[in-house]
Amino acid sequence: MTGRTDRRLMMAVAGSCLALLLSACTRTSIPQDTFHAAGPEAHKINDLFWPVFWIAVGVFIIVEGLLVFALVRFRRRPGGGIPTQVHGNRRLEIMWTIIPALLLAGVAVPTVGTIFALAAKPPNALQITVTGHQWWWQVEYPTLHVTTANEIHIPVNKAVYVTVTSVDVIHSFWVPNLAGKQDLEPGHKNHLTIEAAQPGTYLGQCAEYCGLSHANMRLRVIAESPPDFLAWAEQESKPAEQPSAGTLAAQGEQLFATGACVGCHTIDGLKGAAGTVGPDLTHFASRTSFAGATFQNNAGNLSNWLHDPPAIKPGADMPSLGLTQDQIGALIAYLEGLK
Ligand SMILES: [Cu+2]
Repeated sequence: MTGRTDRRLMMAVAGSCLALLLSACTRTSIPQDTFHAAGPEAHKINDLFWPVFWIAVGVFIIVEGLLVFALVRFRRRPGGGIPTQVHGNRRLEIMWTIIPALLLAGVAVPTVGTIFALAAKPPNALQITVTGHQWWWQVEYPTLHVTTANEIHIPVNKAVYVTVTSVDVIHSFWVPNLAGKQDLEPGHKNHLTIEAAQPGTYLGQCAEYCGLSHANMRLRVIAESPPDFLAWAEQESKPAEQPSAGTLAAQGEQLFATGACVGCHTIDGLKGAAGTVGPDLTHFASRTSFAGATFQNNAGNLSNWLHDPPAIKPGADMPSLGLTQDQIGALIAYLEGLK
């Protein structure tokens, strides 16, 4: 390689790194990161992380300091011959075995305690079940008779005990502000607890590579006051709203009921719509997003989606159904009425 190509390559690498760095700066109202703990479970993790981190910083400074000292102090000097050759030093060897062993034993005490604290099932927790699909999350509240997708409503200051499983491959449930990661395994149930101290929307995502649209498997936890949560659950447990006869929405409902839609989607209250391949759409309009929380729930995005789902979410199970613009308009009118 010539010097010029070398330089160009270096410029390209530096440019890419800068772009990556800047793209990481996009902020939502609550930054999606583990250092902004927003509930007691996330605090338990941080309370373990920071002491261990500072111990590691101390070890790094001492070890690197001794290394640099030795490099400078015992460097080769002009006129100096071969230094005295040393083989082994019992006292040093005992020291550098005992000190790390003590440090690790010290770190193990809070680590094991935190593992047990995070795994414990809190008393009186709200129970929900999250099932992973390629690439979206099915969310069920067994005690409240609610089924939804991708957006998990929770009351603030209440522990929520989440049971996770999968119908296809291994996924991982991760809402960094609220808790650590937990794997969703087919044929097996795992658990974790999430809890938010403040109302807000906490973003999450699948944290285990699960196929083509892994990056489009996102989720939102919407924490709200207990009365708001109960009102939401009450509305979600009702059957779907029926559109008035003669409206565009009624045309959409007819299309939905007689087309391919019902093979994959459930709409409680719509005859024949009991498919379980795709998300339950009974209260679709109450969600802020769709398709694995990848797109904002609005008419423009829905139109693009209904036109050709895999074109905007690679690998999506829902195929392009060859719908006309009129049919898409009617379906959107129907879906946006499912409050
Ligand atoms: Cu996944």
